[in-house]
Amino acid sequence: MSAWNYHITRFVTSAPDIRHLPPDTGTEVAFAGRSNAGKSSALNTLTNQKSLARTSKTPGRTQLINLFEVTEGKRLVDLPGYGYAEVPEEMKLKWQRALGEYLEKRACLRGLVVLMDIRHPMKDLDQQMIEWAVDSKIPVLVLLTKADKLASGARKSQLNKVREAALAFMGDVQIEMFSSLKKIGVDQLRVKLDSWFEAAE
Ligand SMILES: Nc1nc2c(ncn2[C@@H]2O[C@H](COP(=O)(O)OP(=O)(O)O)[C@@H](O)[C@H]2O)c(=O)[nH]1
Ligand SMILES: [Mg+2]
Repeated sequence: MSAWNYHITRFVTSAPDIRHLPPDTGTEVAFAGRSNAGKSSALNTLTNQKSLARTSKTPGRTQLINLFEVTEGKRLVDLPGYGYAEVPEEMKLKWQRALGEYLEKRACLRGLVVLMDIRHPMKDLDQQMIEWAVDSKIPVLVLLTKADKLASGARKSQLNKVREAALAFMGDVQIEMFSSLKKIGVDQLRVKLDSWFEAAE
């Protein structure tokens, strides 16, 4: 049983930078990942809401910090996607600044979910995100998304490979498979979020 009902999560606000966020109190868990990694889909799957976080086939559309409230003082944060090549440099810098600022300055951040396509995991920016979190003593859950795109053997071996590679971070970094399409890994995600929210009580 889940400690919190993620299905009643509601949208709070979108902010271009941290100055526009609600007060830095309570607990936040942030979702980060390259554009198109499946971040919005994962949030929608977790909350069982079709379009809570806007999903898009166009990469790079989520340029804002989007906040959702699970219950009073417990929020999920959809961070701007990173690493999308086809975006003007100036815009990329703007999002990266918003992302970096959030991660560095948001005191109520208690956990980071990093989503990566299971077929292309641990790109440079993914590794940077994890390194940053480990340095800041923020626990990390890596979700290897779109697991349905691989056969079960390939899926399992990819999971093991990433788990082995992740030992190098020497931190609290857990790796799980995930699929919004096939509902793989949703329980693991919920359990992890519960533990982070609970620890902060
Ligand atoms: N096959 C498959 N496709 C997915 C899955 N999750 C997301 N997608 C697709 O990947 C694309 C990007 O998803 P989205 O959630 O918008 O990614 P975001 O940019 O990280 O928020 C969309 O076309 C989704 O339909 C999944 O679990 N399985
Ligand atoms: Mg998105």
